[in-house]
Amino acid sequence: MPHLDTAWQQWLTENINRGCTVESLVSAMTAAGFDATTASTLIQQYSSKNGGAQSQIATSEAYAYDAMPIEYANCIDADDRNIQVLMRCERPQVVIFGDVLSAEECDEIIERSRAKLKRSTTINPQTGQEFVIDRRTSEGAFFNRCEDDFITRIDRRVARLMNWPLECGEGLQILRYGVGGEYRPHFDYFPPVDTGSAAHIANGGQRVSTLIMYLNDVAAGGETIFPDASISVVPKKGAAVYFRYCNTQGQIDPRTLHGGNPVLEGEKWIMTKWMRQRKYG
Ligand code: PD2
Ligand code: ZN
Repeated sequence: MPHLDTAWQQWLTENINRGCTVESLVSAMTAAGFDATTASTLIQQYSSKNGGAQSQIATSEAYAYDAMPIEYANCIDADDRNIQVLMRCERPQVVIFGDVLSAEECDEIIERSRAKLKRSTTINPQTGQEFVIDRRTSEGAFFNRCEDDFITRIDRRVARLMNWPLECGEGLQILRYGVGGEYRPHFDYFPPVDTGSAAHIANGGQRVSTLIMYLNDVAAGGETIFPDASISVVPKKGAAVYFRYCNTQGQIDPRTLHGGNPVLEGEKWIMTKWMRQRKYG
């Protein structure tokens, strides 16, 4: 059996306990360079180590795909801008948009964020506290919801586009990745099986959907990937990818496993909006 470094051991334990499907774990590991046989053997090994979690691994069939809130149109009127729909996937629910932001807005967000950048953190599934880990190599900055006129304009546009109340949105999160920077496959929702999730869910409920906006063109690499749907989104300045993982019954969709491929050349800047079930903050 190949040696598994501590970051991967931690990743496997976390995701098995979260109830990820074997299929999604294999996809994530093969996308990161493991061969499929080694990946499934390791998953089996770690499943039995974690109290026979394999029998508890959820099947994605349990998730009921109800209607997405996104308007079914080729072009969406989003408050102060008309936004093109470029691609739609139903299972999982993924939509790609062109020109959510103008080039000038992208540049302004990057300039405002530079001074505030800090190494990105991840949530510890047991405690719910944030910590720095190797599999999320980026720097981040944050804007409070509607903190000034410029941010308010973007928050409003994004809420209209996602067709979800502005008050349910978390503040805009900016990430910058340099060469080699990546975000290994994960879920954006708070896994209900993690003890640390309760504190997050208490404010605003579960996360329901994500909009990742690209603030620059990336010379090579840096795609946003959905391993279980074989979707790979190439970053394009001003464009965005939306995905929805919590339906009206509160079920969560494990097919929305996603990650950010390593940046091979240049840098990658994104801005993310997460929407909650209820009013947040
Ligand atoms: O940078 C990305 O492409 C990426 C990938 C996965 C961002 C996020 N997740 C995120 O912001 O949650
Ligand atoms: Zn994510």
